[in-house]
Amino acid sequence: MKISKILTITLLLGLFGYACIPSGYSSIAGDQVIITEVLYDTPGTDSIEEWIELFNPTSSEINITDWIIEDNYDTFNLTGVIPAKGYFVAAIDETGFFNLYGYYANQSGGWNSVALGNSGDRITLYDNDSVEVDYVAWEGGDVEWSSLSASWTTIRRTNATDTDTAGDWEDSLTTGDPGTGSYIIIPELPISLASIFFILFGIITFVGLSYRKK
Ligand SMILES: [Ca+2]
Ligand SMILES: [Ca+2]
Ligand SMILES: [Ca+2]
Repeated sequence: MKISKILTITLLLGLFGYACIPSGYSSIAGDQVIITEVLYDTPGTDSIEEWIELFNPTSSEINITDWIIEDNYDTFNLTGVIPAKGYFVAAIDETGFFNLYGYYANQSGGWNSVALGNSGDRITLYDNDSVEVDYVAWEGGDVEWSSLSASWTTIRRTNATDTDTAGDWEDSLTTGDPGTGSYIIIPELPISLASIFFILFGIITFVGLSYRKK
């Protein structure tokens, strides 16, 4: 077989493998809890309607008791467990949240003096070893995040990978979906299929090059 033919076949197989990776999914491939949605500029009274949503992309539940949320002014402790591939919502006020969404957050109240500034603020999530786990900022809360803003709507994570930039986020243009979202996991079959084709790509290239040496 001519080397050009081998290269063509391997290229086609590689492209087919790549095409098998689904692109329509907003998946989180990380192994750490991430902040996925925030309502900081609420449609009504901010002091009773703000909330923060977390997502656990791993295959195991994660106990976030004594993890800490810090804004520009104060901190509060989280209490609870995030199921595998599940969400956790911390609301500033039980009734205010219920009146907006018709159900309760996983954790309500106890925010101390944490209040999410409408013209800029930042949230850092720390685990119980005080290690920073995730971070988000908006408007004037951090100059590098100033492009992210919303009014009466949530900001939400859109990017499949966590690059720790405002580019991972957008204005949802709605009051959001606390406790749910589109962060689904890439189906295993297409990934396996893609992997098989990438492996085939490697084998055929190797065989092709060996053949050429003879
Ligand atoms: Ca606010
Ligand atoms: Ca604040
Ligand atoms: Ca959500």
